Amino acid sequence: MKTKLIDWPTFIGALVLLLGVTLPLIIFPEAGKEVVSQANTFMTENFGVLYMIMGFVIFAFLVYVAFSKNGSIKLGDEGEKPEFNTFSWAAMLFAAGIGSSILYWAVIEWAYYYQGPPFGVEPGSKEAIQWASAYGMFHWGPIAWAIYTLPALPIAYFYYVRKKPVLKVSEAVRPVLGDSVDGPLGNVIDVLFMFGLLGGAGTTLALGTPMIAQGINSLTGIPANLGLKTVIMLLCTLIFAISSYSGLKRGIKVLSDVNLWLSIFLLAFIFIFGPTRFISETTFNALGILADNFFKMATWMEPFGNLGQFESTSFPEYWTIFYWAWWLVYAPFVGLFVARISRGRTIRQMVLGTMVYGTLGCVLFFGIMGNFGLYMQLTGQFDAIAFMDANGAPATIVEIINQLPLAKFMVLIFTVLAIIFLATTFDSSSYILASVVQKNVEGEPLRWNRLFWAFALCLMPLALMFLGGLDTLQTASIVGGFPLIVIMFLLAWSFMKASNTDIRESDDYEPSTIHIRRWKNRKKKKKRSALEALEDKPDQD
Ligand code: NM2
Repeated sequence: MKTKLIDWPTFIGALVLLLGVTLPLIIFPEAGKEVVSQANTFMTENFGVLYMIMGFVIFAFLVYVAFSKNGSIKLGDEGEKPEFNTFSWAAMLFAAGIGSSILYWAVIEWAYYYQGPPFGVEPGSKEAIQWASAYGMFHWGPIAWAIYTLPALPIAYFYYVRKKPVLKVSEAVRPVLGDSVDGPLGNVIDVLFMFGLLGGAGTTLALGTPMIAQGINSLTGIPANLGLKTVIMLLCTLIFAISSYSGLKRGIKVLSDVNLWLSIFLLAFIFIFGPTRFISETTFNALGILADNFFKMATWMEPFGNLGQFESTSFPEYWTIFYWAWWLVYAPFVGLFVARISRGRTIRQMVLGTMVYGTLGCVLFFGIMGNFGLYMQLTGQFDAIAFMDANGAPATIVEIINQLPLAKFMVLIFTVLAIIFLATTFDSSSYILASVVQKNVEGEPLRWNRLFWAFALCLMPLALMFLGGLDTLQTASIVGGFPLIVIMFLLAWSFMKASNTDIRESDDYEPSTIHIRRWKNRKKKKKRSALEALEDKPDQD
């Protein structure tokens, strides 16, 4: 077992923090819940606006980067082809960044908005229906994907352009923080990121498990109790541990491809055998609502509600802020992962690819699955809202799928897909966690290390599951990720600083990027034409 490669302070730091938070929550569940919930209220009430600003600014920043000269920089050597073709790249990106939660929320999110819409709209009204069809897409749309993409910029830049074989968040802020990242500050940054990811992944696993349990219950009749959920969690851990163990090019890639094909099958089936026209029209319509209200949604804080001007719904805290926080805790991980698979692409391709393919994928899920549920509700074929009141969200989700033709088969596909979605997020998470606790990663992180983090990932969710309650889960990721707002800012700054310096000094700089070479040529061309003009002058005279 090679242990010299391991960055022990980060490894131990992350483990201690993980156990330090998880064990008390298991030992004192009630008190733990209370503390976590108070921390949440404090954070979202006082700092919610920070999350909103962060989301919006990151979006604007990435659009800028994509179309700036920095966007033309190539991640890799000149003439190098992308390591993965675009289909596999998009599949891996989506499979890593999106887990089983998309199956959960795409099917049911509309029901929450229908009953609790924003903007002071009457619950259950015609207007609420419109928002219900569009808001999910917003929370899984361009701003969300921009949050995912930001960390990929500096990380990919240092890995493939400056060729530093370190996949760490701390390494990516070196241009701003200097060599202090080699000391405790660097460890703190990496540990914070790892902790955030463990919290975010906890939310995913704790949402996904009851839904998978309900799927199995619907297929076999086995009661969806804590025992079944524990077995499911352990089984999923086993699957993703094997996938992560077998590495990026085998396990992770194969599982991602299966994931994509199965998703396409499920979506196509619902679209074709469900209410095709309603789904097409409502999805298209929702895109219009989204485009029309993008800024309004991106900035909605309900400030007047707090002053009693109209009924306070806490919509921003419950939804947009919670979502941005959840995307945020996953962001460095997805950034590391996107960076790792983007060799041979330009920054622009990476940024636009993530934002466009990511959003498109989510729009398809929400448009097809969500509007199928909404259709059942509005036509009275299945009263999902009443069913949810009586049986909870996971059972309602499975029941909505049960309304499809070939119901049993489709629930089977849905359940298997949920397991694979979960596994593909967790195999890449453990892969990345392992990379972060290594001093360098030339090829792949060590196998035992990958395996170790695969099992560690399961600990927090298990604890959260015994704690119960969605609120606590949402909270865990918000609280865990707060310091990442600052780190995101440092990451953006760091990328701009490093890439601008390299572009400026590109004459001395090894031209490993398309742009820097082209940019140089352009400068030369300009010089030449000025010279030519000079030379031409006497002739003209
Ligand atoms: N996000 C995309 O469970 C999952 O789908 C993982 C969740 C951040 C809302 C990511």
